[in-house]
Amino acid sequence: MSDPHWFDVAAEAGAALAARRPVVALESTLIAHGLPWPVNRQTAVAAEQAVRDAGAVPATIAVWKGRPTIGLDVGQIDELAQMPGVLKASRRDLAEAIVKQSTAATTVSATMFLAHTAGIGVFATGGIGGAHRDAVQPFDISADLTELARTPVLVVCAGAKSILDLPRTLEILETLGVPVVGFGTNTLPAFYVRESGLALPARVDSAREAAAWFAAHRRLGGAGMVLAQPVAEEAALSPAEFETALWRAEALAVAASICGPALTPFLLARLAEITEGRSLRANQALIVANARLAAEVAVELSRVGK
Ligand code: PSU
Ligand code: MN
Repeated sequence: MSDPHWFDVAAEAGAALAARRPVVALESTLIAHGLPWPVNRQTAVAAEQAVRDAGAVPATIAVWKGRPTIGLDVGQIDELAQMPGVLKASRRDLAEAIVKQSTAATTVSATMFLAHTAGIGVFATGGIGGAHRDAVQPFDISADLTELARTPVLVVCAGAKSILDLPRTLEILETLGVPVVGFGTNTLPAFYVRESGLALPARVDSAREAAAWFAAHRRLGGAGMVLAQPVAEEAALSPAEFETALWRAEALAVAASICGPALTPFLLARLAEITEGRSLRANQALIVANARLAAEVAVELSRVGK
């Protein structure tokens, strides 16, 4: 894991890490599989800009022709955003991408692992994976949850994707010892929807408090932590609109026998059609807002010398 020859770190991110300046990891599955062209490219570029505006260096992570890469350049982001048939790599698929010299987009689990390997402690995404609903895929539980249990990275997100079984997802995270902390909220945000109604045990109201929380969790030997920020009110879907749209998207997934890694991208794409793009606008807004918050927390962490 400490062999530096099996992955590449972009010059800017590498220099920042060496100088202990704040760096924020960003994932690439949302570029290749979560959002359609050209919203995917615009969102990835806007997320990087939000990190910079808040005083940190962004590092978008993917496997590029078999090389795990910490910090894609804008040309690579552009290519990835338009590439057909990109592998969706969770933690278990990284070896395959390396051996086959493939280009792969990394999910939350794979991105967390690569970020940590490169020395990055803060990561922003849209929504983490979790336990899918019984009616759709009873045994499909995202590798994101187990990665959070073992890899010490703070994941800033808009909660877990509202296409999931959220009560079950929260229970699993508790079992795994992963704190889920609300940012300015007492309940779990649900991705496109601001509130799931599920109570969270912990809340912070500033980036500084979030940094202190994560530092304390790390001192106690904890690994990953979730910082969950609700999507902005003006971009959010109402719970009613979302429920109806999800019901239809799930029925389409069952009818088409979609399962495995294809399930989440399928549901997100159908929701975008059914909501006539409103879910896309929500997704874009929440990714950029999470990137900004992650950078603010990374700045605080670098101040306290973590
Ligand atoms: N957030 C988004 N869009 C996405 C994802 C997150 O706004 O597409 C991706 C993440 O990479 C996450 C993955 O790890 O969806 C979860 O997929 P699965 O349910 O197959 O584990
Ligand atoms: Mn899955």
